[in-house]
Amino acid sequence: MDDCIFCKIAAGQIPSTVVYQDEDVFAFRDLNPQAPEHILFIPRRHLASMAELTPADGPLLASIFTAAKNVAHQLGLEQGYRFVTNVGPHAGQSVFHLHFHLLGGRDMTWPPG
Ligand code: IU
Repeated sequence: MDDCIFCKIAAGQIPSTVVYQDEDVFAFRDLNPQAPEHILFIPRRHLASMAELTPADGPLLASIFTAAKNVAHQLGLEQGYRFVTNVGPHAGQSVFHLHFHLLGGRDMTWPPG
């Protein structure tokens, strides 16, 4: 999508600190980290949020979750981490390209605010 900042980041048109990438998945460090480790996992294909997912996206989701699990292991987040996506304004979604936050390196509270 032409005016999507995360599409541009995944395409390398806007620089980012890349943590992982493959054919379908791109992961980079959040510019405004909310934890010692804060990485965003996105599909290269533009989807506005998880509200647009269909059953055909199952393999894509498996790739995203597997990548996140492997990165969490590489970062030594053995004590735990959170993997979360915000959908829509009530959840505080601010970028409308599907993304999952991997947060770790500190204790977290539940429920989130
Ligand atoms: P949200 O779930 O839509 O609220 O999260 C968007 C995240 O994208 C947020 O944590 C921002 O700090 C982050 N981000 C970024 O890392 N780089 C950018 O260029 C932009 C947002 I715009």
